[in-house]
Formats: sequence, structure tokens, C-alpha cells
Amino acid sequence: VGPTSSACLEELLACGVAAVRQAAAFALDPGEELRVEAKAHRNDLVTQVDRGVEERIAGHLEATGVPIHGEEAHRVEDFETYLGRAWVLDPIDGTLNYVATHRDWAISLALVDDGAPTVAVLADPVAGRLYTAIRGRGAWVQPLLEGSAGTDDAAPRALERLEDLPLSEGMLIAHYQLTQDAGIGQAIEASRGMRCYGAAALEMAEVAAGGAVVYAQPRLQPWDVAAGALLCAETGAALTRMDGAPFDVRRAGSLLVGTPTAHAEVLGHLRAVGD
Ligand code: 2AM
Ligand code: CA
Ligand code: CA
Ligand code: CA
Repeated sequence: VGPTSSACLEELLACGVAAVRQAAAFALDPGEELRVEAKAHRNDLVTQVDRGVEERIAGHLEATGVPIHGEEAHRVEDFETYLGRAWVLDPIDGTLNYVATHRDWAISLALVDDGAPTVAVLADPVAGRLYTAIRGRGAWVQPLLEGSAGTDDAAPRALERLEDLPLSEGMLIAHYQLTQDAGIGQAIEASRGMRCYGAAALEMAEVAAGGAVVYAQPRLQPWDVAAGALLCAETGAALTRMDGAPFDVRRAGSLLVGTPTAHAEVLGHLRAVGD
């Protein structure tokens, strides 16, 4: 592993950033009325914009020669055990929010190599923020839209390493179905308060940026978590399944991510009621 391979990751990051910026502009202003369809159940929605974003990004990334594993149209076969490089894409994370309120949705793209996320591009288009990361080199946030060249506020700013705050000094992000779990109930009591944004990628970015000390969610897919997992790892968050098992972004399952101390506290609450 020498300078060539790192230059290569930077090129792939630049390509991902260009693809996501272009697709975000489209999703912010698709120029036609939304057409909403239900998939597996009545709240599992997809729109022509989800599909359009995936198509646009896939088209842009074709030149990289890396296969795409995306929520709406692209699949890498046997992804759970896939080795090598793949782009993992959630064209719109938080489709329900996109349809209902037009905010709290994200575009999440990651390059995964032998199951490990190595490049992350995560856009919060309504907030105008773009998060990026390269494995082992850090995570950054910058304006989604490119400002006038040379201005300081357009440059990527490194996300600071997380202060290892306990649950009592921060917010806990969890979803309704989890609030009825006794262990999570205890953890909510021990925290400053509970929040829920309904977009897993943004919830992970919130932990990486220090806005919440922990986030728990029972069932997530690779495209929900691949980019967020790298942002969180690069800022020093602890990341496992909700039972403490190791996390593999290639497999669907639960997620518990947070500052090392808050993460351990929540695991303790979950285990205390599980015994
Ligand atoms: P999505 O909007 O891309 O489907 C909402 O609670 C969060 O969980 C979102 O990140 C949503 O992603 C994700 N999610 C994963 N599987 C889901 C499902 N079957 N139905 C609704 N949301 C799902
Ligand atoms: Ca979906
Ligand atoms: Ca999603
Ligand atoms: Ca989606």
C-alpha cells in the first residue's frame, strides 16, 4: 500500500462527491410532481426521485469500473460475503421525510473494500452540508454547493475527534419501536433526552458531528449505514450490533453507535434487562 493507492482513494472520493452534488441538485428540485409508490408495505415508499438519484449517481460512477449495490435498482450478488470494491448507495435515505416534510433526508454513498467502508460521501441537501471521509485519514464537513473559489468557508473542515461524553451529558437517538424496549427506556432516562430524525444516515452523521452521544436502531441495510459507519469510525465512535456483536456493513441488522462511554452504558442497560 503506497502513495498510488491513496491517490486512487482521493480520486474515487472526488468522483463520488461530484456524483452526489449533481444528484442532490436534482433531488432538491426535480421539476415535476412527486410520484409516490408503496413497496413492501404502506409506509415503505419510493418515488421517481429515489430512482432518478440512483440512476444519475450510477451513471456518474460507471467510469470508476466499481460495481454498485444500491437500494432501488443495483445489486451486487451475495453482497453479505462480497470481497473487493463496491459502491454502496442509498439514493434517498429518509424517503418518508422527503415525501412528508421535504427535510431530514440524505444521499448516502460509500466505497466498501472487502467489507470495510474506505470512502464516504453523505449529503444533507436541505441543510446544505456534505460530509466526507477516507478510512484512516479523517472525516470532513463542507458546504454542499461549491462556493466561490478560495473562500475559507467553502473548504472542508475536519470533524473533531469525539469527546468521550457519558449518556448523562448528551442526546440519545432511537426510534419509536425501540422506546418500548426496557433497556433503551432506561438509557433514555439516563440521557439528556431522546431524538428521532427518521433517516439513519443523518442520525449517524449527528453522532459523528457530536450532536448526539448515541444512536440505536434495530434493522438497517448496508446502504443505510455504509457511509455513516466510516464517518463515525473516523471520529472515534464505538460501533457494534445492539447485542455488542461486531458490525459488518455488508449484512442487514441492528446498530448501536456512540461515544465509547455512552455506547458501553447503553449495552449495559440492554444486558441488564436481557438477563
Ligand atoms: P429509507 O428511507 O431509505 O427507506 C427510517 O426509520 C430509517 O430506516 C430510514 O433511514 C429508512 O431508510 C430506514 N429503513 C430501512 N428499512 C426500512 C423499511 N423497511 N421501511 C422504512 N424505513 C426503513
Ligand atoms: Ca426505502
Ligand atoms: Ca435508507
Ligand atoms: Ca432509501
